[in-house]
Amino acid sequence: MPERKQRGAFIVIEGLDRSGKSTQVSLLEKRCKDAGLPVRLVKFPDRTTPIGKLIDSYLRSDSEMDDHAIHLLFSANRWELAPSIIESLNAGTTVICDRYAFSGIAFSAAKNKPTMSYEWCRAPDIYLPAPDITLFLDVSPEKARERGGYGAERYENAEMQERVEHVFERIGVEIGDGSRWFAVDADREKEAVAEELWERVQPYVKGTEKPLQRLWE
Ligand code: NYM
Ligand code: MG
Repeated sequence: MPERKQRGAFIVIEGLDRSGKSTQVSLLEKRCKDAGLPVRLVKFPDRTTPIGKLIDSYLRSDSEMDDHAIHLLFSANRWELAPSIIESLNAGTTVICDRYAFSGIAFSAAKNKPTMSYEWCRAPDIYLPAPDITLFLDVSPEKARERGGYGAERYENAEMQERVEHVFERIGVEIGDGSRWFAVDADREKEAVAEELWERVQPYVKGTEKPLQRLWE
């Protein structure tokens, strides 16, 4: 029998700001570690690289940038990390990713610029490694408000978040809600959300034999 070749799974967590995403990502990482599974956390934007520093400055409104240019930098930030993500997956490590290309489309397309259509926003990420599963933390505007409101970064206001949510909905439909994309009710207590995420990733966390796909195959 040929040797079985397992790679790590690529798991993406998406959500609006105040969806509890960061909390859930670390809870999921901890669960994997406690289960003895090799795991690596990646976060986009990765603000530590030279490109990431430009993005960080833009998000904090310390600098201005053309909307197209910043969109491409967010994508470039993913491309610069893609080889090391692939390397980790091939080494059998599960990669948990806090935001990915879907945030890139959602936040940029939500700007409603005539020159930044959904298709335009999607294009620079074509052929990036595709997640095996994406879990979308679905938080209601009421709950987000209850959680202490938004922070001071760019995009962190109710009106923008609502538009972003609509684009996320479209992405979910295109990827195939219920197969590779799951919307998870994030209005619940964090323990309940964590439990559902853990259940959802069960078919993946021990590795997969499926070849890694590319966006948007
Ligand atoms: N964001 C994130 C984008 O606009 N495009 C992208 O490609 C990515 C990955 O950055 N409000 C936005 C969404 C968030 C902000 O993310 C920073 P976080 O997870 O709040 O640090
Ligand atoms: Mg944020």
